[in-house]
Amino acid sequence: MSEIISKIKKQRTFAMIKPDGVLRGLTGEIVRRIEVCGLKIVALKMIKATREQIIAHYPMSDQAWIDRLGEKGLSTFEGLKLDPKHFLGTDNKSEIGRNVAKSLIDYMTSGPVVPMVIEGIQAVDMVRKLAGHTLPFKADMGTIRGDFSVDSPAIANVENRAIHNLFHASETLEEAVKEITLWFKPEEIMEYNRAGDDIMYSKTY
Ligand code: IDP
Ligand code: MG
Repeated sequence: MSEIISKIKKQRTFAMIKPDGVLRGLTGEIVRRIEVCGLKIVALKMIKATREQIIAHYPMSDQAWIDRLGEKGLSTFEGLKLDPKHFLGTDNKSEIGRNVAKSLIDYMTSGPVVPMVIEGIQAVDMVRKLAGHTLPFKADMGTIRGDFSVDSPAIANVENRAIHNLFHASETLEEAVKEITLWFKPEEIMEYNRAGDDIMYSKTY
């Protein structure tokens, strides 16, 4: 029983401040938001990612993920009543998705990034919630993407670049496990107690 509880309390997720977040001086603000809600950062570093690392990080060989990238952009064109064929030369979601994937590699290798591992109850969902919607114009205010970015695929895709949305967060536990293994060696992940743990999780204090 206590083992199960401990596992739930120590769920880990992966997140990364993207180059625009670092270049805009938002590293501290993003880290602050993660820490103040009670989540624990157990690994963190600043690096320049290689193209190989980014290709391994995103599920680039998963056709469903590529199609989803294309769809996210296409729905924005529909919303604006714009013909994607006119602006992008195609309305094929796979083709658009492949182009977005290429731009994403350029974006993520364009400057320093800050990968991190975050631990806590429902960490995966909590950090997705802190991040906000992928598309900044749909991200709620109060989220990292909503408060500090403005962008839309209708513009980004025409300009042949990825959407600049500051922050990456794993979508599922499986994605988190894969990404943590990719970016951190086990010995780089720290084990420590936070000062607030007793107040947040014990019956008496
Ligand atoms: P997520 O980052 O919210 O998990 P994904 O669909 O996994 O969203 O997309 C990965 C990243 O690719 C996004 O964070 C964003 O930077 C970029 N991206 C997603 N859709 C588009 C698009 O339609 N045009 C340009 N870039 C996009
Ligand atoms: Mg994703």
